[in-house]
Amino acid sequence: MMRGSASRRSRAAFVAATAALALAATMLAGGQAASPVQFAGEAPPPAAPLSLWYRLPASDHPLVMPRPARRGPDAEWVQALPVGNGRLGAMVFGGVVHERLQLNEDTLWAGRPYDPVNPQAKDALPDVRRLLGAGQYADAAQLVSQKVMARPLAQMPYQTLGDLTLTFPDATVVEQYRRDLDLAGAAAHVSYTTGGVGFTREVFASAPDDVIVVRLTASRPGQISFQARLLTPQRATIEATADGDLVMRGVNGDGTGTTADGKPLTGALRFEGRVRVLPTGGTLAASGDAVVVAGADAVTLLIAAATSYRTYADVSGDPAARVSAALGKAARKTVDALREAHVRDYRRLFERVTLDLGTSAAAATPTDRRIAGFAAGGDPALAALYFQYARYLLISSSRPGSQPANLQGIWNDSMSPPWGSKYTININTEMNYWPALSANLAETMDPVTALVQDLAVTGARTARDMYGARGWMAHHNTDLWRATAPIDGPQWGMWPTGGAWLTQTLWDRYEYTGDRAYLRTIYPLLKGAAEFFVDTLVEEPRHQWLVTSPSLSPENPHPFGTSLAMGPAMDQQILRDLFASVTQAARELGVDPELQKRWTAIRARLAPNQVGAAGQLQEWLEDWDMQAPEREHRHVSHLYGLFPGRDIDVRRTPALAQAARRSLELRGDIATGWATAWRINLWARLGNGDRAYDILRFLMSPQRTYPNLFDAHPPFQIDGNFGGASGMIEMLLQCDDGEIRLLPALPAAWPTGHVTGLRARGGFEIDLSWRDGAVERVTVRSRLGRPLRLRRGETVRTVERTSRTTPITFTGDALR
Ligand code: FUC
Repeated sequence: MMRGSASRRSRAAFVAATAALALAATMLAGGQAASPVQFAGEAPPPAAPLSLWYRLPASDHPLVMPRPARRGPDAEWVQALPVGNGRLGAMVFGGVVHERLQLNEDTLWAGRPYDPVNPQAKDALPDVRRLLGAGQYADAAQLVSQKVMARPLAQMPYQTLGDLTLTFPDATVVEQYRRDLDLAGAAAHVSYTTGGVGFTREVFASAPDDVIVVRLTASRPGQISFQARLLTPQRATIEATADGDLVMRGVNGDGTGTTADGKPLTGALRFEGRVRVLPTGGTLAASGDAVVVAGADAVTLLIAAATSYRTYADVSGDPAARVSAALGKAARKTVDALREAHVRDYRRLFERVTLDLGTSAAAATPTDRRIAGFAAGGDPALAALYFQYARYLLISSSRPGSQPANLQGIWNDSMSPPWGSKYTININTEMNYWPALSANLAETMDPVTALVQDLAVTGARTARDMYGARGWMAHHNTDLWRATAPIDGPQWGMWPTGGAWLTQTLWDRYEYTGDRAYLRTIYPLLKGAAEFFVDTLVEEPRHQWLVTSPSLSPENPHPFGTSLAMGPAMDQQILRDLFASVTQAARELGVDPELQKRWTAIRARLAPNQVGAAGQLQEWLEDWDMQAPEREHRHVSHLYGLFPGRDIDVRRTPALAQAARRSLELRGDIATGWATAWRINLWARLGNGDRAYDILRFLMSPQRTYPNLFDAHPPFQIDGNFGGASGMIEMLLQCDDGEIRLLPALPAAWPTGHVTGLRARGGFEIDLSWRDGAVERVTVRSRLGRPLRLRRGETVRTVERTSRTTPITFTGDALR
């Protein structure tokens, strides 16, 4: 039962077992009453400049379990600081007496493998198409509702694993308190002094060692005492083992509803979470479901977790084996060795890009205060911090072998989070990866490739059983089980183009990296996506254009009582990109010559972009925009063609760009977090840096950014963080039509700055510095040796033969 050790199972430095148990008893009994802590003295900013930091904990009271039901994380959670290794995540609250780490494992979702295709859908779809063709939109929506939507109508939510709580002895006066998140070192820290002793805590999530590490130290020996517990809203047993591990074993939550054939979607995943407590000096004791440490000099806690998820169709994995392997290996290393491996692994990714937009005195104030003051101006370094935070979040939530970043990345404290914390693929999942390529983190996209590979299987079933079509498809959402049938209701779900959009995210990766092995991997995915539309596009009666039907312009109702329509502009834009990219892929691989012709012919018959009477880019086939009930709708789907799509460009298609601009003006700047971020990218694409920056000011205000810099939809949704970072890049550098555009939308607020390591299509890596709004110097490294075309305003410089080894440098004079 008792153990005290430096090297866990060997040296037994037994201090009085009774004393430890007495402490345990006090903590268990008295730990429920929060003692008010008084904070004194102002801690200085952390030494690492790329840090989020605060002078108060996110919370410091006992955790109540189960937590009350609510829509989205509470006010404390959005002050806590996230760490993650791609698959394991923790939110660190930094309490002095009550430390809390809210934990996640990225395959812990509700439910079990299922296929939600409605067996009535296939027979009903011809009637739906007929009704849409006849303009009977509301009738079409009703029929879709009755016979086409998925069974069950909702997908399965992502869920919390639970919490690790550490309860320390009561403190009255706490001096020099500070907590921070160091983005360059990927670690959260807490430090303070109480009773004359300095305490520190460090938390990091290691990808190489597959554990979360918590390290506690004190300025004097024998000062660290606490009780550790695991708590969870999941169906789980929790125990403290004889040798001092905390273990939680359970089964995931049930999915809501039943399958089409009436089977309940009960939870079928088993999971285990385990904490190994490794004190140096002092004692360690198990007491009920708690582990108690008394009088230690320093303590390392290792957290591991896993579920039995193997694939979307196979839940036969062994969570205990994975957990025990990870803990066994990590426990043999020193904390210094664990940290070193973590930092080396993380920096390899993070350090590829630096961004300096200038600094000011504001940089020395706590992050929550900076957010409150950002809109007033004068804190360019906060924008750079926001940008690097997005890179940190992407590295921490999406790694080769992990699940893709979901609506909350991997951080979720709920059993039923907003929108299930799933993958919404009519914008949100794609937006998560907008900065991945340009911000030099291509490998964070591996999980998206894997997701699309899964969807190409489950979505082939949906294509066949629901549409009688070849290829594969996905509607507007998916989950851990790779469900692809339409959910939620016709207004949201009856949209066939989600899978096609995802394939363009993969194609982008090929354009950036030129990796032919990768092209071979994704070609079947693009081909299957195209095949589905070859089989399902219909002729629009007036012009005989080829269009999708049934479909909708994501989530936006048109004037006729529903959102259902034929051929919304966004679909046609996505399909133009898809048919272009799949044809080019086939050409480069030297395969499928007949299909290349077929795809090119179909592409030419897709409904074109149209300009409406108000000068706007039409959202639908008909000029309905000005009559639509939600004219300021958050989605700007028809502007996909401007960004991230390729249809519209200020130079190549100036008239359409002008129409897109008009649409954007009609929509207005104020929108939900992700929709605000999209607007930044769009204005940057239109070359209007000041407008883009103005919207960035709103995105980074307390209305759209929480104290921990998480994006507020509201509630928390991580896409805005990634979309915002992408928007900043689009202001500084764009690549399109074979050219790299330098400072295409530089706002007046960033007259002077410096960025290194951004990537552009064609395998280029760029360092760029500018002064007083003019390019000072640009250095381009060419990974593929392709011709380079650089543009700054009307000045163009080309290099026909680039060297893969010698970078090319231009000074500002050459680009004036
Ligand atoms: C789409 C958006 C919502 C939200 C949800 C997760 O449905 O329209 O605003 O972001 O995804």
